[in-house]
Amino acid sequence: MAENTPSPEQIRTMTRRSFAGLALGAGAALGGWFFLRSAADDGDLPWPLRATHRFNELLGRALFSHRHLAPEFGPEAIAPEPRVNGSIGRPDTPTREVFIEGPDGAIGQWKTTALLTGLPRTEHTTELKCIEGWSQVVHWGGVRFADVAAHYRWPVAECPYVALETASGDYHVGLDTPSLLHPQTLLCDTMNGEPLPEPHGGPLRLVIPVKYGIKNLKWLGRIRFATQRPSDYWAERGYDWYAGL
Ligand SMILES: Nc1nc2c(c(=O)[nH]1)N[C@H]1C(S)=C(S)[C@@H](COP(=O)(O)O)O[C@H]1N2
Ligand SMILES: [Mo]
Repeated sequence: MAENTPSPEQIRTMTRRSFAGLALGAGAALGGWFFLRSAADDGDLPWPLRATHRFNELLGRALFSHRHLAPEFGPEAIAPEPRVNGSIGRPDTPTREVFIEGPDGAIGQWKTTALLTGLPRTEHTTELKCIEGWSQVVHWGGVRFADVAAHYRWPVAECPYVALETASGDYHVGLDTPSLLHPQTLLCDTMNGEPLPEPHGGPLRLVIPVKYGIKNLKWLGRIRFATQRPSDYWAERGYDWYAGL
């Protein structure tokens, strides 16, 4: 018999081992499944999954700070033909106005095209990361959300949360105010040096590189400052509410 060929006795041992391994694996998987099934429901997710989400959120919050910037890229990294992804809440005609609300009701309304006029402009080349697993580098331009909020005296200090919505409200994102005030977070009206194309959210969108693509709301129509954590289109469908990178 050749040296590398296992003896019948060795084969029996190997087979016993792999059966044991299979049984163990199957047992663990089944056990895990029963564990999830039997766990008391907390919201729509079994609590072990919710606990994981909560842990991710805490980790995200702990790692987040204004000193932590999303990586910026050189012009050579810019995607030549940026992909359009997601059209929920896309209006039939360009959104003309942005409505601003606080916890006690309406604060005001601004023409979409006039909201940023005269404010200090910012640009950066960053990666838009979709939660589906792809990403693209884009050169964005606009005004820091923090600068817009300071200029109009929006109630950021009193409100730990902000909801942003399309005019129809069909797409809406909930954000923690610190992420919105991050220096790379923009109310954006240009993309790769051109007016923001309508399929990418023109005339006005949010660009927030410290969050996944889902939070980068296109076709901005409403900003609502809130004391309670607002609902969020994708969080309602099981994704992490915080969605930080
Ligand atoms: N109003 C609205 N904004 C949206 C979406 C959407 O469906 N509707 N999709 C989001 C998702 S999942 C991604 S990845 C980005 C994609 O931006 P882009 O089309 O400019 O590449 O937009 C986000 N903003
Ligand atoms: Mo996405």
